[in-house]
Amino acid sequence: MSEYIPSPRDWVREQVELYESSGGKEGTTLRETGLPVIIVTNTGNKTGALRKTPLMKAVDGSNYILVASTGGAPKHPVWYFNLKANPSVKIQDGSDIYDMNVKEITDSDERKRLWEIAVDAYPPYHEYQQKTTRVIPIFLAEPAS
Ligand code: F42
Repeated sequence: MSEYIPSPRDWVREQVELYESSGGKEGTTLRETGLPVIIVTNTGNKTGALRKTPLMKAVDGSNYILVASTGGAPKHPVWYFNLKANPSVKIQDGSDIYDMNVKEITDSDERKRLWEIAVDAYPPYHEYQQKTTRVIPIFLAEPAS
């Protein structure tokens, strides 16, 4: 079992702690928005350590849509590179935990379809895309068979 290294960002680390320690009953929304959050456990592409990344919950059937927005920052988040290097993740959604595999969606029609679902789930993604010149990456997480 790899070592877990918590996020250096206080609010992110605290959300993960509350989410996990309550068994997915508390800390499950983004602050006051009331919109649901999932926790994606991924593997550091350099350290091999476990990283736990809260993301907004957006679903397509039994799959999850992961949006590497970081608030419209100019650079991709580190977890983007972790998922590219190791697509095997765990996703906690409330009290449920799933083993999943992710793939980046590059096909433009499929990306557009998933982007619209994601923006419906969390409208600020639209503004984040306006803020940055990078095309915000999208992953689809599917249950590991
Ligand atoms: N971020 C999003 O991009 N999309 C969302 O929908 C989203 C929702 C959300 C909801 C709640 C919440 O609390 C946070 C939310 N965030 C969302 C923020 C998200 O959880 C991440 O904090 C954010 O995307 C930044 O991700 P990051 O992977 O860039 O995190 C940084 C701060 C970080 O943890 N950096 C680590 C560090 O120590 O600086 C590195 C972690 C790492 O993986 N290191 C690699 C390794 O091998 O271990 C090597 C890194 C390298 O050098 O290449």
